[in-house]
Amino acid sequence: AAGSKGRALLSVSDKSGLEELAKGLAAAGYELVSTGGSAKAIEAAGVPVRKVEDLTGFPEMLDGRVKTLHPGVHGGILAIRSNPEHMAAIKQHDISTIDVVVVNLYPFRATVTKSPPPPFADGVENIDIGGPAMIRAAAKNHGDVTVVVDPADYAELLTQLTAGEVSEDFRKRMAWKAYQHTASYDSQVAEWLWGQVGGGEPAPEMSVPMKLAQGLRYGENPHQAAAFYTDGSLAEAGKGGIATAVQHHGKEMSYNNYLDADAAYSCCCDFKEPTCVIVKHTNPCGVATRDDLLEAYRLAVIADPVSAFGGIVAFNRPVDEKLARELREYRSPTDGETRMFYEIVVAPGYTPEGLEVLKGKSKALRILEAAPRPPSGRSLRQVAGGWLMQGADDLSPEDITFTVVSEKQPTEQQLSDLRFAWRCVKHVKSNAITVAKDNKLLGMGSGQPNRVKSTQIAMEKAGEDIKGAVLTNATAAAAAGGAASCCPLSRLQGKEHADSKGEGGVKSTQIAMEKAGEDIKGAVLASDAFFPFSWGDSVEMACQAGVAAIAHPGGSIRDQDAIDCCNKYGVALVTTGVRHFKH
Ligand code: 93A
Repeated sequence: AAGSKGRALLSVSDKSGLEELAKGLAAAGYELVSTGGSAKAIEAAGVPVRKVEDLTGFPEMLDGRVKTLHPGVHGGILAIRSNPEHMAAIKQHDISTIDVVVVNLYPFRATVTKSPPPPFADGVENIDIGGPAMIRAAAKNHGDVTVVVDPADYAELLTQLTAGEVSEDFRKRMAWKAYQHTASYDSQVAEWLWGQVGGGEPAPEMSVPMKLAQGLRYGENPHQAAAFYTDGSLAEAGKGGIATAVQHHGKEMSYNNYLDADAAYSCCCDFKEPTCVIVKHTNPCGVATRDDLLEAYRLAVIADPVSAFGGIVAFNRPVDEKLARELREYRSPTDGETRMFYEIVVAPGYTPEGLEVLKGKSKALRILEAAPRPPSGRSLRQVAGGWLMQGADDLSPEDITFTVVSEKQPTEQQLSDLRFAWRCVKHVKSNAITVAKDNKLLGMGSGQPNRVKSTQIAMEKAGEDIKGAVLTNATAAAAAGGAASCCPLSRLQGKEHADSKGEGGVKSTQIAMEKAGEDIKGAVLASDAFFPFSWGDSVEMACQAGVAAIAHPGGSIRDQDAIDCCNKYGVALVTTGVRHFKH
């Protein structure tokens, strides 16, 4: 006979929280029925439990492939209690009702994503059949049955059961989650099989096992509802990134916070040496690499103190007390008085003292700890009515050949600066220009619809510190058309370049150059895509301003113009053959 309140069936691979759940169910008057491993765990906790074989009259067979696939189980789940014929039918076969079904599935994805990959047969054996059948049955009959698939819901289940009735709202919500669970599970299997038949990534029917992590107060603006979902596959594999961050302190994370923190940490974790990255509105506005993280932080702020104010600060090494004190006290270099204000600090760790000191900066400061972001494999973006998927841009300067195409050879230091500028430019919105020197960002121009303006902005920002910096240009806009005549820098400064040259990096370049100011001499410049025009455009501006070396992907029909221009000014020009558009 069932318990005084009814019967609960438990069959879980993830046994976390099982003991407390079993105790709670028994205390609430439920009889427990369970499959092999789950029954063992429940028994070990001292809670009485019946084996599922008692219900089916069949032993588990075929190495566990058939455990619960039986009318003794499914009749008890699917019978509609208010339907006299259903109730008579199960009675006739000596089946009693099951009121609560707690199931989670064989860890399929965790198994098949193991490194090295397991034998094919292990993958197949981890395809759960009986579990999804019970989950789907219980979810279908949620009018009478409560189905729970996530240990995070055990507490609420017990609260409701203990109070008496499980509410209809809870049963419905759990049914929704249940189908989400089984649907995601089946897509994982399909995706894996697709890979096994030689498809490779990405599968045509792509599954992203999304897990609702947190409701957010609002989206980019207060009138937009929002929530944060994590990629279940990453969490399962125990990998890092912002989605797995622990928040030690501060106000609740917002939608924009997640975006910016991700941009900052992704950029920062791209650097192997100790590095600080400051991000504003997803663009890195300060980056510096130094053996001493504290110095890296100061240099990152100095790159653009105005933008850094209210930004997100990321480190790729743990924050100690000294650094935390600096973060707390540092005055804005613009007036030497105002203490710098930040939304978020994110790092792979904090010393206990460092954390305490940093907490003292303000109540609001969000302090995040996250394992470095793994190469994420794919990137997803939404467009109206669909999704765009691509492999993540995980190319680093180490993967790229920098080919000198100018007469002038860059020095070792300039090459190193070009690599640094190149790593930065990948994380800047296109058209992207970065100006760097001595492993620090001096200025960047981002998101301008033309490259000259980005260059101008980056040069302007680089300002006084720009001596010896490098400019990188990563735009690969259409190369057709445009005047190839020489036009003096003065014509470009302070106003937009007469834009007869169509789309491209002109605007971005201009902006980058402006920042660099007069002292750009010796700096390097990187461009995320090739320069469609050079004479009187980004390249000549950079040369005239004194940039020592320039990197761009190359590949424009006007590549020779860029080479000629650099040769004329004695500037080193390097092509990467790789572009880093970020739209
Ligand atoms: O091999 S199965 O597909 N066949 C079944 O009949 C069956 N019933 C439950 N797998 C089945 N399960 C799964 O066993 C559950 O989904 C759960 O993940 C797991 C629990 O097994 P145990 O209690 O022995 O640890």
